[in-house]
Amino acid sequence: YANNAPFSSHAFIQLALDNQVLKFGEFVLKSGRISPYFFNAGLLASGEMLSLLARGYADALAEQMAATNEGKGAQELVIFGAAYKGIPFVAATAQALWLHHGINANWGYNRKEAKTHGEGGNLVGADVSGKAVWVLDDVITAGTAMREVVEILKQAGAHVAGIIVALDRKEKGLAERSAIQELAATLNVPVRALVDIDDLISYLAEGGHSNQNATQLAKMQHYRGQYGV
Ligand code: OMP
Repeated sequence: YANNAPFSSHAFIQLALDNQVLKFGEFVLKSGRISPYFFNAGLLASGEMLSLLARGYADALAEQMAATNEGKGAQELVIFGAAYKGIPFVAATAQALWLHHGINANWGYNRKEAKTHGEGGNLVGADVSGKAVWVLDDVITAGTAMREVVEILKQAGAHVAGIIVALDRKEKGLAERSAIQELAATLNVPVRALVDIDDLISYLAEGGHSNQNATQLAKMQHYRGQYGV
């Protein structure tokens, strides 16, 4: 992936597979579901992958800002990454927004344990109180992790302006709708994903990965039928 190129979901899936960020096998998810694939964002651990991911978030946000600011003055952008994995992602995204889109976003994150000395509290970086905040996260399955972040922001007096995840597994949330559809409906905000399970399935269907394509493809499609929306 060329270091100045815009985000491409194809390049992202390829890099993710090459670096075991995306793996096939049998994985128990947080929701208890047994999945034939797993996306480990913690392994997006090189400059190339972090930059591509951040470019993805930044391009999506820039597009969103352009749409919401139409006819109005440019609005302030606050982005938030949840501890721990969201922290480097939100930092890299703020930088990508500035370098590639000239957007000066304020960025912040939470600590998992509140600090009792120094400045105290469990929020770090940009002030979110009273602000419309975009949340960045890695993966959404049933939506539990995202509901927790939304709660943290609410407690801090922020309101959520939108959500961007790297991967939307497009699975059922609490009911028949997908977790993303549920969040979009309860919060009434835009929710976007850089890639989703259908992109992965198309990638495999086009022969984009090794000699195990056919088996993986069948397992992915089966799983999609079981839990997918
Ligand atoms: P939900 O809280 O069910 O939406 O699951 C999302 C969380 O599960 C993510 O924040 C991850 O901690 C974890 N996860 C992955 O990282 N990758 C996956 O492919 C699937 C999951 C998962 O457990 O569902």
